[in-house]
Amino acid sequence: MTKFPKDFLWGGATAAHQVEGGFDEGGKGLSVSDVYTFDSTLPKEHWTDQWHLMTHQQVAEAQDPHSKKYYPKRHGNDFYHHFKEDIALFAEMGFKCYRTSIAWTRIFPHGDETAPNEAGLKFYDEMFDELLKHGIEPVVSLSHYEMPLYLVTEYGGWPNRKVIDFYLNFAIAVFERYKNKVKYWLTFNEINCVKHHPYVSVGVIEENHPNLEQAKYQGAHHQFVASALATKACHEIIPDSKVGCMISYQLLVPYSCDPDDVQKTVESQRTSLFFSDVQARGYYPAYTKRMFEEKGVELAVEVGDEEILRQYPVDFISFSYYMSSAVSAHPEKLEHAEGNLITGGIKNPYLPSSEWGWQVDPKGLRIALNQLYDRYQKPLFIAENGLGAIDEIQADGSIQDDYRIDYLRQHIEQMQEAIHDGVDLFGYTSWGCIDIVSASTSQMSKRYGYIYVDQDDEGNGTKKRSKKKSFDWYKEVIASNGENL
Ligand code: BGP
Repeated sequence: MTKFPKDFLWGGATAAHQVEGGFDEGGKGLSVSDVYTFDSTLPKEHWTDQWHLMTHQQVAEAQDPHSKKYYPKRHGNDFYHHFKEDIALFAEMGFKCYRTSIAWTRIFPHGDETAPNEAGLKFYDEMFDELLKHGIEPVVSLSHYEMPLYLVTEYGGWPNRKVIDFYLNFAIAVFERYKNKVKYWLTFNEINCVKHHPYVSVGVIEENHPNLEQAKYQGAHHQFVASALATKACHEIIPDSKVGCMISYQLLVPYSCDPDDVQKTVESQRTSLFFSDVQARGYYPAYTKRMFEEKGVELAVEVGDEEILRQYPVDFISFSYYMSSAVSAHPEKLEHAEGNLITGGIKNPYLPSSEWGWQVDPKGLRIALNQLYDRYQKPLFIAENGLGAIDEIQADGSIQDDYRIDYLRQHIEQMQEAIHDGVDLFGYTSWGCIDIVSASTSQMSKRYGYIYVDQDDEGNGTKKRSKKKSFDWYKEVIASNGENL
C-alpha cells in the first residue's frame, strides 16, 4: 500500500465547548452552545433536532443565573481541570498534532470588549505549552459553534456587520499571543452548516425569523469577509502560519441513474461546496446568482468586500467526514426507501448505519478527497472523522471497541488510496479522541474516544479516564505511520 508522507500529521480533535467545562471559571462568558440541554424524553429519531430548533425562550432560560437545568456543554468532560493528564495520554498515543478550539468567550466574554481577558489567554498559554512540551502541534479553530451569546442577544449575530470587527479583534489578540506556539489555524468550523443550524453557526434564532435564508447568507458573507481578513492578519503576524477553511463534507450520491436524481445530487453537493469555493478560490462561484434567486437572497456586499475575498483565500482545505447520503429527486415515489433523518437524504441500501443513523461509507472518503483535491488543488486536512457509539464496559473493566477500530481502519485505508490517487493529504485528526459531549445531541453517551471518561448524559460520574482497546491500536497506527492498521 502507498505510504503516508513521512511528516503526516496524525492526531485527534475536540472543541472547547464539548471538552473543556469550566464555563464559570476564568471570567468566561456564555457562548451559543452553553444554551443546549439534552432532552432524553424526545424519541431517539428527534435527538438531533435539538441542535437545530433554538427558541428565544431557551436562550432566556439559559441566561437565568438561577436556572436549575443541566447544560452539558458548560461542563464538557472537565478538560479544563484535566488537560495535563489528557495531553499526556495523547502523547502516549504518539499524536503529532491536536485540534481544538479557543473558546471565543474565554478571551472576550461578551465579544464586544476591546481588551482581552488575561485569565482566558493564560489558560491557552498553559494548554499550548503542555502540547509543545510533548512535541504535539496545536491545530486551532477560532470559532467552533462558540460565538458569544451576547453578540446574538445584543447585536443579532453575524448578519450584523459589526461582528466582523469583533471576530477580528479576537483573532488578532490570539494570533499575537500565540504567534510562537500555534502555526495551524482554522477560521470557522463547518462554515457550511449555517444551512441547517443558523443559531449555532451565525447566531440567528430560527424561531419566527422574518427572512431566515437572507439572514443565513448575509451572516455567511460576513464570515467570508472575516475569514479573509483573519487570513491576512495571520500571515502578517505569524509569517509561517497556514490558515484553512473547514466544511462538513458529506458525500452525496444519486439514489438512481435517473437524470433528475443526478441533477439534484449536483445541486445538493454544491450547497456545501459553495462555502469552500468562496474561501478557497476567493470569489462567489457563477452558480451563486441562480442559487440566491431561488432562495430569495439579496446580499448586502460593501465596496471592497470582493477584493478582500480575492486577495486572501485560505492556504488549505479542512473538512469533517462521517457519512454519505443518497439523494432522490422524487422521494415520494420510492416505495421501500427509508428517509435519512440525519441528512435529510435517503438511506443508501448498500451501506450500514451507526446507532445514531449515520451511514458508514469509507469508500466515500476516497471519493470526497479526490473531489476536493480536483476542485481546489490545495492541500487537504481531515479535521474530523470517527464513530459515535455506545461503549460497554466489560466485567474486567475493559472496553473492546473493535467496531470503532474497524470504522477508523477502513477510513484510513481509503485515505491511503486517495494519496495513491495523487491527493495532497497532510493530516488527520480523528474526532473526539477522548469522550466528549456530542455537538448535535449534547449527549456524553455518544462516545468517539480512544479514552473513556466516566461521566453520563446528566454529568454524573468520577470523570476517570481509561484506555479503550482502540488506544493501543491507534498508537501503533501512528508509530507505523499508517502501515500497521
Ligand atoms: C461536527 C462538529 C463536531 C462534532 C462532530 C460529531 O458537526 O464539528 O463538533 O461534534 O460533528 O457530531 P456529534 O458530536 O453530533 O456526534
